[in-house]
Amino acid sequence: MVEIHIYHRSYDLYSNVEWSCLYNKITESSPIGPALDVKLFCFCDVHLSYSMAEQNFVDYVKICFRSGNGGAGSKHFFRSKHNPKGGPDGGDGGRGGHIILKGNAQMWTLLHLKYRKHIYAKNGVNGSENNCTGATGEDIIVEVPLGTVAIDAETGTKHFEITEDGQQEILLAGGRGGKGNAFFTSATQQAPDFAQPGEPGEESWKILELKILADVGLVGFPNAGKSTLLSVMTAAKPAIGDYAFTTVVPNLGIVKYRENRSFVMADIPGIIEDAHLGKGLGLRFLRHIERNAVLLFMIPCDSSNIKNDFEILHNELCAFNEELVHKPRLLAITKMDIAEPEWQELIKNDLPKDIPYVFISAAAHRGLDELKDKLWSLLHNEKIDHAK
Ligand SMILES: Nc1nc2c(ncn2[C@@H]2O[C@H](COP(=O)(O)OP(=O)(O)OP(=O)(O)O)[C@@H](O)[C@H]2O)c(=O)[nH]1
Ligand SMILES: [Mg+2]
Repeated sequence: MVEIHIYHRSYDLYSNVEWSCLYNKITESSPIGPALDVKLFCFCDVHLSYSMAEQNFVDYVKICFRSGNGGAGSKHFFRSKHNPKGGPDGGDGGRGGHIILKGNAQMWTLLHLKYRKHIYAKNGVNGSENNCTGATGEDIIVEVPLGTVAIDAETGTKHFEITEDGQQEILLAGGRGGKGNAFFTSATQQAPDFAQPGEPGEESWKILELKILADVGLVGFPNAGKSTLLSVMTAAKPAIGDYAFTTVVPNLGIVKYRENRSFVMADIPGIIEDAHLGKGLGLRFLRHIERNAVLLFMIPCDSSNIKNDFEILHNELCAFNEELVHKPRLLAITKMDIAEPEWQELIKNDLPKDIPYVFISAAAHRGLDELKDKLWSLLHNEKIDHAK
């Protein structure tokens, strides 16, 4: 009998199915096969509000959308007591409803769509006699947070990205309504006895992926002090703790800069070596720094090898998306309040080349103005003296 103790902060977020998969993996890979008697002990120390935040942050949904069919045109001839051959008067069919995505700056997650698997727009109404055009099918407007990318689930083609409040994009267009027979009347064809059918709508699976829009993204190992920095530079109140992976979902904050200027900073969960192989929380959250203009690498001053740490972070970013490493970058050496006075000079001699750096302490509020200045300069393409 083997006892395996698993300590996971967010045990309650995993379903029984996931835990039984893990159980199967352990027993299958054991040398004596599934017969091994394994007992899983799972511990959890999550605060309810914390796991709620994790559950409530949804940045990926897959939904089957269908736009409405166009209504058929009407084939009809006017007849009355005194006018038995009044001529064609069939009206046009109405357009089917569109599926529209609309940006909403007040939203920051796709949670409201998490449990919606099908979203269908209404069909257009058929045309009718007396030249009556059918009603247009009601459009479905799906509100999404800024930074939402719409992707075709089958082909992987990116359709568009919602970046502005109120921006509306048609995801699937409703079918056109068919023309009624009155439309086809002409000098040579005075009594057309046909009408067009409506065009069918479209149906397909789409992926909506949220890539948070922020100016500066924080990149670092767990415990580098990312959330602490966010909490002192902005009004955000992220969870802070001296254990790895305190942050499990991205946090955003607005940094106030001089003369009423400001920029947005995003704190994402820490990454570790081999995150691209699924270690830690993997690289899933790196998608949230794809849209950031500047990346702020954060490495604590007590790291045994800052250059090597930077190299690991750099490689993980490369493994996720090579374009990330071409973004303007700044390296912050954090927790300088615990450093001996002579450390700064020693560290300076052993920093990676070609990246501007700054020494900070979020706890002691040291170096934060210089950090803001440098970030602002990078955001606005102003030249930074790397040697400083
Ligand atoms: N002395 C000192 N401690 C700090 C400083 N900044 C952060 N810490 C401590 O470092 C630990 C980790 O801080 P966090 O801000 O949670 O680190 P993080 O990078 O967000 O970690 P993850 O969310 O796990 O990725 C906490 O115990 C903080 O109190 C600092 O400037 N000085
Ligand atoms: Mg954190």
